[in-house]
Amino acid sequence: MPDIQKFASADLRRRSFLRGGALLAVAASPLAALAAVDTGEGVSFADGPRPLVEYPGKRPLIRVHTRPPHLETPFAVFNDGPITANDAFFVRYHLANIPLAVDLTTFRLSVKGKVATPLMLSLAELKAIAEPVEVVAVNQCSGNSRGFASPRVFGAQLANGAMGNAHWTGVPLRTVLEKAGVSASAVQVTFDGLDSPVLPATPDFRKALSIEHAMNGEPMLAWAMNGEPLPMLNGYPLKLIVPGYFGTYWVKHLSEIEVLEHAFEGHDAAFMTTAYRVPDNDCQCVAPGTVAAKTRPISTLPVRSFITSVLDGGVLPAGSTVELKGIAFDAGAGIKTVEVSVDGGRQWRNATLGKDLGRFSFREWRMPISFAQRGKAVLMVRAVNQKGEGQPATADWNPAGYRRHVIESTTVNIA
Ligand SMILES: Nc1nc2c(c(=O)[nH]1)N[C@H]1C(S)=C(S)[C@@H](COP(=O)(O)O)O[C@H]1N2
Ligand SMILES: [Mo]
Repeated sequence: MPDIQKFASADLRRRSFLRGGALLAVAASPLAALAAVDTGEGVSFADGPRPLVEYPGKRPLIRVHTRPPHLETPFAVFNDGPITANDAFFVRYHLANIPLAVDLTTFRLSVKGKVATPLMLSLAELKAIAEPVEVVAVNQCSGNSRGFASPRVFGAQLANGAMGNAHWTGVPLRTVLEKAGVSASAVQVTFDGLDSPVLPATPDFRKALSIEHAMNGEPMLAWAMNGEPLPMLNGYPLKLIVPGYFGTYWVKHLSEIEVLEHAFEGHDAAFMTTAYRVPDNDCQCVAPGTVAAKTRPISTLPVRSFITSVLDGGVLPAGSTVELKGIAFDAGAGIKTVEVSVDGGRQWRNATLGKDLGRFSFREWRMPISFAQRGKAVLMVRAVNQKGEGQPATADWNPAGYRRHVIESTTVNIA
């Protein structure tokens, strides 16, 4: 599609003069030197243009902020196929002391707390614990698409690129916990990575899962992403994969697992007890501009679907058939149907689903469309999962701008 092509060539132009400086060099250099190119995605948040920046192991990605690195995937990437390339995968950190290298000769995963046998495992020992398992699963940030919240909310103004789908290889968390021998009174399991806060007043980034979830066989300790070691910025050498759950639980540079006989609380529990919480009701939403009386930790991914083959403001030809293409996903029930409207939501037609890569994966869809007349057209896509869950026609709102999953509209020009 013309717009995608325009974007791709802008991307290549950037590549030719953004030489892959080291992470430290990028962080220390005046960013203005690299910046000031709008990504041309048709997203103009009030924060201003969103330049592309290049980090080690990554192609140019959209700069959200730099300390710590927070990078968004240019949306055109999602049209390349259902698997997101490692060098295009988004990057999110909360704390500025991040590991720039990890030495596998000294790296250990500690499993401690209320266990019969505390473990200190090298990566090689972890890999030898059991036959590796594989899953294709979507990692999506809770705040993905937050920049579209109306009224606006605080937090990183993200478009739709804080998500990605990869093939993960590792061992089940359950196997590792069984090896350590979990207390019969265990309540929660916490996860910590090698990154840390700069100031003691800042809470560490730690997450917790219930013992039932930790032991249900789905969460995985992964060392490979799309058949390669994890990229440094995505959590090398080990990352917790929680299929169907938002990215906030997918702890990177995982180095410590602790079994608790009580609910996780205190200063370093802030990313469970204060942040990453949603209104405690069915829609996980409140009236725009209000606060929730009660909240709970965010959990599973709602159903979402996107058109990837043309971006908002793009151009499609009149009088000939073009194939519209996109992706849909949910928390693991699996996508049942994808419907597309080319008239702003009046009529809907079923799209053809692509290959099933597993219930936690992006599912591709395709649909041929043609327009007799020139002018503006509003394309829309909506998905329903195997449980019958769909997407709302108008966006739910919550104060943190989490979990956006409204039916998306893409306005194109037929020319
Ligand atoms: N160690 C560590 N793990 C972390 C985070 C973090 O700040 N530190 N952020 C989490 C959040 S909120 C998200 S959305 C995902 C992003 O994963 P990615 O950077 O590999 O794309 O990492 C999660 N894991
Ligand atoms: Mo996130």
